Amino acid sequence: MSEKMPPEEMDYLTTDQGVRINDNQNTLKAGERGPSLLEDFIFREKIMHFDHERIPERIVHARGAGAHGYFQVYETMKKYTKAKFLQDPLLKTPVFVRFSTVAGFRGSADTVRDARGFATKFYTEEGNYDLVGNNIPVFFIQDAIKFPDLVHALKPEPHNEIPQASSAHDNFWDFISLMPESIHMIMWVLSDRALPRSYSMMEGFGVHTFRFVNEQGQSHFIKFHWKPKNGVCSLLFEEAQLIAGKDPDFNRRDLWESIEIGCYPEYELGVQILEEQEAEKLEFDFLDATKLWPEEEVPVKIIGKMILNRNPDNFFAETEQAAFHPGHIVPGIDFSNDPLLQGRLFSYLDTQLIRLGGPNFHEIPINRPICPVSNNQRDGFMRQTVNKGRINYEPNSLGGGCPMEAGWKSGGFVSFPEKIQGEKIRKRPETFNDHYSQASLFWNSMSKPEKSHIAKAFRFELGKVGFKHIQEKMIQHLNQVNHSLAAEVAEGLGLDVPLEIKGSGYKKSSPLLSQESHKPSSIRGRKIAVLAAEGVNKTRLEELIKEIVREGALAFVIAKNLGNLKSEENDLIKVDKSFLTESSVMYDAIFLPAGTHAEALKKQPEALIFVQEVYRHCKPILAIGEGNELLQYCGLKENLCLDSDWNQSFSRQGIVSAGKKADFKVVFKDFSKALMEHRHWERE
Ligand code: HDE
Repeated sequence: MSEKMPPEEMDYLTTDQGVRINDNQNTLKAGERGPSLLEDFIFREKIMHFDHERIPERIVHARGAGAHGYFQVYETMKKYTKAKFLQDPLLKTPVFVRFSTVAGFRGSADTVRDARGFATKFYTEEGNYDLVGNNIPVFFIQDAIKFPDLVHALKPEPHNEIPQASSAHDNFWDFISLMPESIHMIMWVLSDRALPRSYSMMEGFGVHTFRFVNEQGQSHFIKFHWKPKNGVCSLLFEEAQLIAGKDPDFNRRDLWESIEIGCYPEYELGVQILEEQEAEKLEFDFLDATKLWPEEEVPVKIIGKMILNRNPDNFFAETEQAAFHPGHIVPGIDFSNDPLLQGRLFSYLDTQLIRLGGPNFHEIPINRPICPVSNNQRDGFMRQTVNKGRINYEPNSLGGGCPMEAGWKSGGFVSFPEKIQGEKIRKRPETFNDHYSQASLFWNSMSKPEKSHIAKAFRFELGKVGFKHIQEKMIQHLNQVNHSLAAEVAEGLGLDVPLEIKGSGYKKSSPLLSQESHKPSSIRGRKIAVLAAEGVNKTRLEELIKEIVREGALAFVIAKNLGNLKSEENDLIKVDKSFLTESSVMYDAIFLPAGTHAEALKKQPEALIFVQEVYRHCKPILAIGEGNELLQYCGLKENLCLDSDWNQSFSRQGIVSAGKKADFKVVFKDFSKALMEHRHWERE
């Protein structure tokens, strides 16, 4: 909140030149009913500014949401890197994070099937370090020269701008079918990972191999990971589609609201570290961005935590104007020769020139380092700094030699002196040729429900493709990944099931790739819908809600109308939301409280749809006392505590059914357990 200034300082409207405005309702005209006058400098300045208020959106990752916070390392990483922000566990380094979707325009929906950007700017004492990653650990292509083709194919088709924010179209699958190197990433994008329930419930990955370089100049190859404290949880595809209509801001709202209520998104930073010789021994090429390092083979060392605890004051000034760049690195961190990373090093600076209007975007507050900036760069569009004095060159004697170069010991950046030898050539190494093993590794590592979701997603995406030869080509690729996947998708598309390729198929798996291995250990950040009508039992409702909120989750009373409800005990209960604006897909679970209100709820179609959808989407359900009757009315045949006075409770398949007199502590524990399971796939 901006502090209020004395009235004479701020309460008057002024022009950009500071001239006070006396009428902001009418243009200057020749007579009340006469034509407007060109001399109206107030009107012209206002409209001129308005006409230019939009800047070009990012060509990819246009839709995003950001937050401020801090990063803190757990123990010194001195052995591996000299980066200052990774030395002292007491040091809190400010960060700004921007999450994004890739394909959609700025106004598209949050919950589309897509990779998510996870870009972090660390404002370190040695300058800004940007870790510009995604929530998927690999990428579509191996060489940056293919990026414009990939993005052209992915974005809406140029003749009709269809479809928006979706890869389910001919051009995309045409390109992918001809780019087998993309198959591994495609498996991820068609998995549940591409539908995160919340930005606080997805992993982040640096994707490329980077280097850590220590004070002695020794280098290790590393991969970066962000591990969310809230677990890795996703939406079902159907839910994601429904939410896109009901609340297109679902993920950004969730981020904003969780910070506002103090339930701060938290992540741990992990690194996989390999000696150079060890990296060379991996069964794939560590420079290939379509490959991951299985965590079972190269464990992730958790080195610190990041907490996002402040919302931006102004979306445009901060989130929109944030300029990330993988080339913003600090001493102690360095690049590898990954040809995708090398290409990115050009692209990110270049794109800001047009997007942020010139070469001075580092002066925009959100992009400014917290340490001094001192160089001989001058002028250019939008220059803010007023450089004083005559010296704008180096070396100089007239300025005492300043600003001068810093050596390695004084924190000067020195590139790792890797020996390079080779012909000038346009060629990929043979070690980049295996496109299917890790796609199979991913498939082999999925649980049964995850596999079923992937197969369905392929049937959906390829079902939107109008060319049979593209569908057939994709089936051939899938057959290399896994025969049963190829068969299931082919059947769904009405195509011939290909013959199983004898002897093919990579057998290894990496269980940590499955989301089942990343369940939350608390109910933090979960949203629970409490369905109610006149006659709801207040006592039991309130004790449960109190407990839910105490554990960092949220509960909303939803009823037919806003306002208040009269409870069974004749008290008033405030309704938080109405059925008109809410839908089951916006919640993680429902709670059906006890009370005579159950009869009224049975007569409200919106309440019945709510219950049925929650059941179908395999989410936890808690019913107490008469709340159970609603479940029965909706056709649920599970063990239910239908005698509302019972003191028992059951918990099966994520449905916690309790009598009115059941032990509240046991009931809440069972419900929490069901919530931490996230989904109960047995019901699917
Ligand atoms: Fe990006 N990418 N990218 N990218 N990328 C951009 O930069 C590019 C790649 C990623 O919240 C652009 O400022 C090329 C991989 C994120 O502002 C652009 C290549 C990964 C963001 C660009 C890649 C990413 C971007 C568009 C292949 C995961 C959003 C606007 C060589 C490691 C950052 C902008 C934000 C944004 C280029 C591949 C992540 C055009 C050429 C791999 C999270 O410069």
